[in-house]
Amino acid sequence: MRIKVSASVLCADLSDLASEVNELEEAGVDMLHFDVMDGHFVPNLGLGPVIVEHLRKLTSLPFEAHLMIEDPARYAERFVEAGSQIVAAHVEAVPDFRRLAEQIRELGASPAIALNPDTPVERIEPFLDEVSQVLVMTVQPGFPGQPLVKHTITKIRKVGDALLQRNLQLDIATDGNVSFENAPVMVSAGADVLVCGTSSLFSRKVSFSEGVRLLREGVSGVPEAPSS
Ligand code: S6P
Ligand code: MG
Repeated sequence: MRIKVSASVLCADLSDLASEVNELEEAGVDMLHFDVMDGHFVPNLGLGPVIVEHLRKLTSLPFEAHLMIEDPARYAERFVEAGSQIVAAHVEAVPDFRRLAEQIRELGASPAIALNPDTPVERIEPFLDEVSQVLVMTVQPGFPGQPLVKHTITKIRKVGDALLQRNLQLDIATDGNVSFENAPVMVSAGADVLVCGTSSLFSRKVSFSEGVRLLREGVSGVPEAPSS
């Protein structure tokens, strides 16, 4: 199985985004991840559709908008119009996710359902057949640079089990403290997509291409989880 490496744009050098995106693409990342925050759902502010729109002109990499906002139904369209192929929203913000998933599909994008470290997997189970990806937060949403919430590794497994039971082939993405050490643990628990920020790709200790190489090398010997 080939793991997808998704680069968290919030962790890039925003004063030099064009060359960062170029370099990330050359390094072989699979996707760009945009952290959207409204200061309500999380105590921080993040990226808006205007950045998505500008970066869309620079690359054909798939874009994922991660909406950490209270009213994703109101803003999903803006992010799809700006060029996002995947729109992830939180089950904590949208208890009945069905309608939102349908809206995102009608806009021509793929819906993803995100859940916070303390939200039980049972909350997303009714919607698994409506989405194309589950985004498991492995830190509290809102800020890069946090330590892993350890029990989320068990949660990745639980999501995998829930998908297996339903015979669904969705991607499981993990977001938060995806370090070179944690990535193999996450993949062995069932992660298919690694959202990479300051702990790996953007550590500034290695180049982007070395970072991608280290991530792929680290997970290469890891046995596939049964759900993938
Ligand atoms: C967190 C956000 C994430 C971070 C990313 C940072 O609210 O959703 O996408 O930007 O996790 O990575 P790291 O390695 O600094 O934790
Ligand atoms: Mg994110």
